[in-house]
Amino acid sequence: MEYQPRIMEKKWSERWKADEAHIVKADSSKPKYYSLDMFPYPSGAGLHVGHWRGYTISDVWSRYKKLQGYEVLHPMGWDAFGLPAENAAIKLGIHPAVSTANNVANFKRQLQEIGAMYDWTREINTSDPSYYKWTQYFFVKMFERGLAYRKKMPINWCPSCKTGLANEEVIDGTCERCGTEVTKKEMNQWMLKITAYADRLLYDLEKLDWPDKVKRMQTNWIGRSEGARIHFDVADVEDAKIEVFTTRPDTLYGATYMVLAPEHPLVDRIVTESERNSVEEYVKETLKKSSVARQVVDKTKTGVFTGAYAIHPISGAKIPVWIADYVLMEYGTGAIMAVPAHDERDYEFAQAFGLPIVQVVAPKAESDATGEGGSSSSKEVPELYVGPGVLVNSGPYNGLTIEEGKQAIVAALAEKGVGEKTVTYRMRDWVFARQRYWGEPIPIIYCDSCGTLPVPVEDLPVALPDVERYEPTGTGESPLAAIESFVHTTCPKCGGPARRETDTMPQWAGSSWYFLRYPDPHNDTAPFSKEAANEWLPVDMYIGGVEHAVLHLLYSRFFTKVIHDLGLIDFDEPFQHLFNQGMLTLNGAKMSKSKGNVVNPDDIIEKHGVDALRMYELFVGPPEDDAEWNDNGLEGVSRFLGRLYRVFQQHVTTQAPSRPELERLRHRFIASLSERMETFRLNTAVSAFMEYLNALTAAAAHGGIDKATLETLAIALAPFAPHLGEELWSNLGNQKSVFNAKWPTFEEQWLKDDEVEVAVQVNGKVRAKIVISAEATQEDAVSAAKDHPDTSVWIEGKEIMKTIYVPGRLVNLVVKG
Ligand code: ANZ
Ligand code: ZN
Repeated sequence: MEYQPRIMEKKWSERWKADEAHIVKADSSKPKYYSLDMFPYPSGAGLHVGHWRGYTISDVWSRYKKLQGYEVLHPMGWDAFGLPAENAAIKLGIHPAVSTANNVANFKRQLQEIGAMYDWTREINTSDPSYYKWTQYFFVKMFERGLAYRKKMPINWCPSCKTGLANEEVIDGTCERCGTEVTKKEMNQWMLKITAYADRLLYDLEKLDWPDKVKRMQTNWIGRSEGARIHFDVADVEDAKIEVFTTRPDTLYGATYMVLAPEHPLVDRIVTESERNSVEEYVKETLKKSSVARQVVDKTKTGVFTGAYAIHPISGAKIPVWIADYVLMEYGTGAIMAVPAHDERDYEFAQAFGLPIVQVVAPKAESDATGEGGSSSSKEVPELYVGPGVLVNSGPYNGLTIEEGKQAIVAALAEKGVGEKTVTYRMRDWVFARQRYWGEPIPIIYCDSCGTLPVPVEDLPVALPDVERYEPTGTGESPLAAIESFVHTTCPKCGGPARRETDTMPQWAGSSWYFLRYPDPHNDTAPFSKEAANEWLPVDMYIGGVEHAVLHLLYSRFFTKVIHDLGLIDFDEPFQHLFNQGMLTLNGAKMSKSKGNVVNPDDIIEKHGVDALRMYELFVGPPEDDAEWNDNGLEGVSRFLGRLYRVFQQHVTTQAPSRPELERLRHRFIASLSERMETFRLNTAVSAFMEYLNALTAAAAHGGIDKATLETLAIALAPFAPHLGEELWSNLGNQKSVFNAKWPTFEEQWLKDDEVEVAVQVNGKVRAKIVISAEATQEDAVSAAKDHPDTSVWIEGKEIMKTIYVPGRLVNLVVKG
């Protein structure tokens, strides 16, 4: 009767395979449930127990849903294109396709070990031509709709990786992958117009059951700002208009200078000869800095005067125009009116360069006290004030609130044709190109006579050719540019000689729609059938790390909306419910191969079995919180499973008749377990088993365990420890898998505290019967006994020498006198 998990687990995983237990029947009449893991990038390092936390949570949940009667789609695949495979290829000379295939095989072996119910017939690999054909197809569709376009623009450039980087790959001004300082480089880039979807991406967040934190991060990333554009003429320069974006048009009277981004196209035209040298020098310095570095709030402000003056659109005053790197070219209009009294950065700048500071908003109380002028006149330099209040020093607008001031001033500007209300977004269009090898070729052809053309859909995929050298060229071109046979093609329109685009798609391309492919993974005439997609999606539960809060989740939402607009699906949000699991740490540090602190699941499994590891991955802490790996905790869970197995085996042959005590325990266990599942408190779900087993062991000592209890144990355990669940279920004499059973239900009546009738004796003679809770303490029982009118007459005025309580049966009061 020893618990020998490895033998048992091997047996059941082979049985599942033979029975095709995890193959999803799409035509089943059951309700559908789509339970999805964020698919992994198959790195060379393999999976460690930290990765397994998310996969375990998601598999336990999927199996639970299956027991609740759903047809559950729980697929797995590989996000297989990307830089690491390519960097390894450069270093070790192994073709990325070969190393990726090896890594996939290892990942798959590990994921099969975990006992997960993945339907491997639906496996997806984004680097497989039969898949990326459709990634290219979506690019063509976006091109046709004007959503993919080419633009010459400065990109983040990593001089070490010799590649362009998306903004999100630049961390604190350095390359996310190698840590080198990122510079800028002008290049023609393919872009996706995600900004056209900004408002939908923002407002549709409301429809989703996602963690607030993730919604907030997306909201900030989109960065919608309502404000105004205001036009300023430049004194003595014909036709030069500086257009600014401001969220505070109410502060117009406090604009004491202007700032242009150093790379603003107007700079060259308005700069005066005496200032030209210093301006050019400053522009050159700025171009070396990343936009992230420029946005650091508390850095020392730098900038130079252009010699030019703008004309204030209302007062007509001349205000100096500066350039400074705290104004970014890619936000708003790349120019600001600076209001130092009410903007922190402008305040610091004005103080550093001795520019005037004029207060135009005062807190309500202050403006009441001083009549109309605010307090600025009484102080040398007004303090920075960013709070609410009313307008002061603003001519006819004095006394208006900020909101009223905004409305009135924008209306006046609009009347004169020098301003209008507008909305600006922080989010930029998506740079959808890399100058690297291991990615989807962008399906575009350039013809000298016909221009830029998409590859006809029937010619897709544009296959990634074999190359001998993966190194980036260093000129900024992709290694594909060196392959004549790839570059030279014929124009799909005129048949003349033409060239192929040689850039590839970025890391995020394939993962932006893979969830749509699983319902119909072998379709070779379309990315998926509309019916299959509509049947399964949106994904009911999407589980993965919070590190994907913005990019992957935003890009997937964008793709889904575009695909919806193409008429290919009926829904326009991919993931209804999102859950982010916490990280597993070891001695406080995130597990990672580079830190050398990973716990290898292969070793654990050999010793304790998969089921113990699964249960421990849940037991380690609330699933959304980071948790510390602890070998003792794992051993505890492993011992618990052994004990459960022995108790079960001991009683399975001699099944006792049912009795109320066992019924009560069982219904209470089901109720508390179900509640913990529904609220996703999976760690406490594991403790529910532990509590139950303790109570059960005590009860079994006097009267054994009944069949219903044993069945409940087997079924309830199955999502958590599927192999053991199957074993127990079959030991009960069942032929079919435990996953054909139904998740147990409970009856309300058993949750109430039971009441029992207790006889009350006085000196050994029964005098009364009382009804009390079965859970009543001796104290409660005795006091109820004494209070009963039929007892009280016998004990009045006498001394109680002794009280005896036989729980649930009898109170005996021994009295004297
Ligand atoms: C005048 C003003 C007065 C401003 C005031 C703020 C406070 P959000 O909310 O992030 O959209 N700004 C505009 N374009 C900029 C750029 N390209 N680089 C750096 N700063 C820029 O911020 C909008 C505000 O940020 C704008 O409103 C502008 O400063 C500044 F009491 O204009 B404000
Ligand atoms: Zn042509």
